[in-house]
Amino acid sequence: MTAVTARAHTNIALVKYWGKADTKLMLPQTSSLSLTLDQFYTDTTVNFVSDLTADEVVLNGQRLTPTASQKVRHVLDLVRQQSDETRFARVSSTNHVPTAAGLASSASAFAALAGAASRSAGLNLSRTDLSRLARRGSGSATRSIFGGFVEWQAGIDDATSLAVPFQEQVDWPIAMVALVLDPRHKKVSSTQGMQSSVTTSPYYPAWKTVVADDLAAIKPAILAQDFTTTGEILEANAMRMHALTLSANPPFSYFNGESLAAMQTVRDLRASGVSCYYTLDAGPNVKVFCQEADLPAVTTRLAAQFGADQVIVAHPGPGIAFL
Ligand code: 2P0
Repeated sequence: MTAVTARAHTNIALVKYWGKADTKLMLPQTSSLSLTLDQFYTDTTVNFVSDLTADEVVLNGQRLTPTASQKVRHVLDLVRQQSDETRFARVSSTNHVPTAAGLASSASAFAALAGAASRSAGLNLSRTDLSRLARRGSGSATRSIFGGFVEWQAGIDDATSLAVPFQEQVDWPIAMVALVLDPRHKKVSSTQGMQSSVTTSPYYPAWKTVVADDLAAIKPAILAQDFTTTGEILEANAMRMHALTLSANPPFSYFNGESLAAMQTVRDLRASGVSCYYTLDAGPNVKVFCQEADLPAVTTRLAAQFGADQVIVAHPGPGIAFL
């Protein structure tokens, strides 16, 4: 048993996960579907050693407090339960993002952790089982085990809630342009935000119907490389997810003023003949889905309005790898 390093990329949900059915097992209320991105990834090294009296977690060179490392230690506990390993682990993780924070995601972090920790403990898990383990750290990490388009099937228990590659090799000239509007930590965590939406938004039952319909519609659109239909579905799905925050009690929102301005810019681009669509996660940053041929028009417009340093072009990315 030795040090193992794994690399996992982050993903952007096209049909979003927004709500847990079981907070302990991290079972979602609905399935979801994402695209793994090439530009943002996490490298994590795990080594179980005899000289520690507690797990030691270092993120981007900074030692985490026990509170900050709680989810990481939870995943390490699960690995110890599944393996013969009883020792504590030294964990070192580095997020690779082109600009300071803002897009560093728990998705890549917990996918890389699941891979490195399980292998370091002598387990040789299938990618399906890795997705189940990653899920216990963070829901969206479930999907980052695979590359390309990935579905997280909600399932009904720990055994059945897992990621399935929908299309790993993406032979479609599309891009996702990330517009970084605020790199600070979000005020309402995803966990808190989705729990509030599930328990207080009167629209939550409708959301479950929306997701089922959107999944059924986006899959054939992706397979047919139907850009317009795919874009229309992902944009509407994102706005309906955010409607769950606005309709919660108390209401909250992840948008800031620039998010609203960027959404209008995307609509203006569309009106001028440049086909592109926006999506937002639990933060103000906007991601713009476009075709490769339209990248110059999209990036030029966004850079002129928000600054060239704020615009990062990403493409479909790979699944987990061991370095
Ligand atoms: C998603 N998000 O499908 C959705 C859309 C953000 C908006 O999953 O509580 O870090 O750890 O399961 O996965 C971000 O939340 O939340 C997320 P937990 P996670 O990508």
